[in-house]
Amino acid sequence: MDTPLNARQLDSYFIGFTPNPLFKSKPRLITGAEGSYLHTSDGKKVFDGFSGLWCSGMGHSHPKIVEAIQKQVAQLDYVSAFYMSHPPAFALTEKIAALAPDPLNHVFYTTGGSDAVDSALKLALGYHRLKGNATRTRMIGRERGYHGVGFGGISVGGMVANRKMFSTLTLPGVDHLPHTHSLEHMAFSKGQPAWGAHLADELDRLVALHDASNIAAVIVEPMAGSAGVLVPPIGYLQRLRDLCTKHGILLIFDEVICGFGRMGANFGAQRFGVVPDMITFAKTVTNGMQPLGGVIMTSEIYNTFMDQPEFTNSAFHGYTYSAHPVAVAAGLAAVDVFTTEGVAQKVLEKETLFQELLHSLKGEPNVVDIRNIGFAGSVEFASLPGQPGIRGHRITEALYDAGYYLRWSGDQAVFAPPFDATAEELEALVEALRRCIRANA
Ligand code: PXG
Ligand code: PLP
Repeated sequence: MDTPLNARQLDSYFIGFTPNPLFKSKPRLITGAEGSYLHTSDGKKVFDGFSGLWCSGMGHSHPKIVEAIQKQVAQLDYVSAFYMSHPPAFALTEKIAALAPDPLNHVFYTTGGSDAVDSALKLALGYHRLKGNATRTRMIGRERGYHGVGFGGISVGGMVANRKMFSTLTLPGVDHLPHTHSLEHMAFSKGQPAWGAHLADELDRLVALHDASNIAAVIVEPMAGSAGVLVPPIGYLQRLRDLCTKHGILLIFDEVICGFGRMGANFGAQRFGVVPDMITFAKTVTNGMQPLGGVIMTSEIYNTFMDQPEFTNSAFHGYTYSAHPVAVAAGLAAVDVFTTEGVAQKVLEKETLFQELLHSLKGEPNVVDIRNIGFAGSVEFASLPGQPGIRGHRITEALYDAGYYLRWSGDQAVFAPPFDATAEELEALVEALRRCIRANA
């Protein structure tokens, strides 16, 4: 492949979550993007079946969002995030709060998902402390969960590879629920698996072990995206909610992927009919066009911080770029597109079509599971003996060369199609994957 970069340039950039030598031996360089397509440096068009990194669902370079960003940067480029603000930040808060389920009516801004998670964990600690429950410090995450890369996030997260290099420096006082995936009990489930609600009862075991008086929060992704679309079993999230309420534990839904349409609803909370105490968001809030994230919280949590003595009623927490004006402008435009274009409904209407196309791959060589919900899906392959991840890499690499991008995640091809993907585009994507699966059998 022609690359406009020389070896020294390629070598200088330490790319995250990427085997650098592998990437640099055949760099995937993207020089433009429009709608559902990426334009490569060697002049090809690639269908973006992963919406960037779960974030560009409303289409690359959406003209309304581009215009909003351009206008904003020329009018107000930056304003201090502390003790000052700008009107659009409040306008966006109002809109996000309106999209979230009641009583989640207050928004704290961050610059992405990792810091949204760390913020939510800190707010949980602060909340309990202010309520006079300072012993409530323990956090409960879940195996195979992904909550970003901050020390808080990797601590409650359950991706072994992301934790082991930093093992003794993860937060103390964290425990994990079991993940909910079982090939034996739920392989090839369409949508929510019928088996597995009882796994939420593991929280009762952890409460018996640590005592509720020591536990601050439970954090889970309603649908675990990074692990490869682990869909919550029917009734599972409700049971977690009931147990958290019973024991006075805050429930945090990490909706960095689920939020803003991916689940065919505003948030996973609404898709699954369960209201948490906090929701973290990022990615699609700006359609991936500016870095922005945040935490939506209940009035109970917000008011607890505000009820402190005057001049100290703050969270003692915030980022230089919290509610950055240009990111907020992108957010306002993206949320407007999300609402006026009826994105959540659009996804819901196309979900069955997507589901049936995906599940038509059942029976192809080495396909051991297919999972889907909303516009998220995963096709999982049997690993080559002693070489985990390699089959998945070969298949997704061949697919990219054929003009279709899906995320390679171990021995899985992960789908997050653009919300405007047509039936023809989805079918072409699935058929291209079928050919690559057969070619790599
Ligand atoms: N929480 C969740 C649930 C996420 O999916 C983050 C937090 C962190 O967000 P930032 O903006 O700090 O990256 C994420 C991010 C994948 C993949 O392969 C997914 C993410 C990041 C990298 C890879 O699915 N999601
Ligand atoms: N490190 C130093 C030395 C800083 O001054 C700051 C912010 O002022 C930070 C880290 C945090 O940066 P941010 O607010 O962008 O997260």
